[in-house]
Amino acid sequence: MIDLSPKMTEALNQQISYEGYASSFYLALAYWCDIQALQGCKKFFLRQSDEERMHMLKLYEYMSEAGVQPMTPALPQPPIKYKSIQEAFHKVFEQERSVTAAIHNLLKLSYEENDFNTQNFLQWYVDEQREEEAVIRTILDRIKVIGEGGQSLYYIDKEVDKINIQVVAAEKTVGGV
Ligand code: OFO
Repeated sequence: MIDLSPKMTEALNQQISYEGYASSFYLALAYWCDIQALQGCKKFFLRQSDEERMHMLKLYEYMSEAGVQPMTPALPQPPIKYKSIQEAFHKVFEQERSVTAAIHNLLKLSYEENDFNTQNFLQWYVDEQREEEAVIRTILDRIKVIGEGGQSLYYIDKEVDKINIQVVAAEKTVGGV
């Protein structure tokens, strides 16, 4: 049986709002890319937006299993404009780093509270964040190599599209999401 303390309930609700914001952040970014004619990047961010929504729904299900009604938060407005795709990916990295920190804080709380179920549940998020950060780091590295010359947007978009296809294939292989 899952027994969530009031403190843990509040922290999980807070995490719901972070995952919901992440989903909306990526959705807004996908349509900024669309306007820039970056279709590979658009696909990457649309998939990421769906994944973040799924991360949020997993929290709903976990809380519901514990007999606690999850909060459905009002979300802040995400950015809708960027100076460049390079800037956008740097913001994405910051965004993911902040979610990773939030997950680690949640995990710390679960240890303080001897909440073994939540510790176990959160391990999936720890792995997911590590993988997401690795993908964004790879994209930032490629962006650096491609540079900012005339055709750079074309090549960045192609690279991101390729990486997106690899991420989808990897998820299918492990039977994940
Ligand atoms: Fe929810 O995985 Fe990133 O933020």
